Amino acid sequence: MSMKLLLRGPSPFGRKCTFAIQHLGLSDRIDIASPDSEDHIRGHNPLAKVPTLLREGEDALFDSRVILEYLDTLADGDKIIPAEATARFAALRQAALADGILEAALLITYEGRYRPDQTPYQPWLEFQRGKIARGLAVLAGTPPIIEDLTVGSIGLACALEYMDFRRQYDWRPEFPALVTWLDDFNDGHPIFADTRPSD
Ligand SMILES: N[C@@H](CCC(=O)N[C@@H](CS)C(=O)NCC(=O)O)C(=O)O
Repeated sequence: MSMKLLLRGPSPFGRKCTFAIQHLGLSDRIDIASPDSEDHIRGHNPLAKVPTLLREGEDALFDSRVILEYLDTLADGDKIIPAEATARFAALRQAALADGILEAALLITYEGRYRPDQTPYQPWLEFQRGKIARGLAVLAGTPPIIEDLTVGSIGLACALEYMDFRRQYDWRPEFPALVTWLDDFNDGHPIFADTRPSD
């Protein structure tokens, strides 16, 4: 079965998927490509967001959470989404928090990029930064286990490095435990660096 993962730019949601594809040994089954046009991606995903996974003869899959679950299934399951209920919901909860942090960070970026008058609305930025700060505080208190890669640890690592890349939130001085966590994560999963975004 040949599949195509549509990505655009340095998408942190896309990075979750490209890293998981490599980690799960699925690279020979899934090509990474840019959409040919806006219409191309809209034809497969009405939300026109990346990542979107194209599958031969089947509906496209989105969003990144669904794609990660599908990748886990392709790898016979219980790999990045634990089968055991307590571990499963702990990982899914961490993943939801990490996604929420990413969404807030992305909204901060979009506020600067898409506002017609080019003046970001500061209360909105602070509102989003509050979500990031509270989310990181929870994850710093009980960070995901690094050795057993899950959707929780993948999400957190992608969120932290996305904020390093776009600088929406200066998380490092406030959360030294997460600085150590990210260093350990990179040591434990050297292929993560291969997916690091660059402009
Ligand atoms: N919840 C989605 C978020 C995906 C998302 O927001 N992707 C961004 C790029 S990082 C995008 O395609 N933005 C274009 C748009 O919103 O139209 C997921 O997890 O995949």
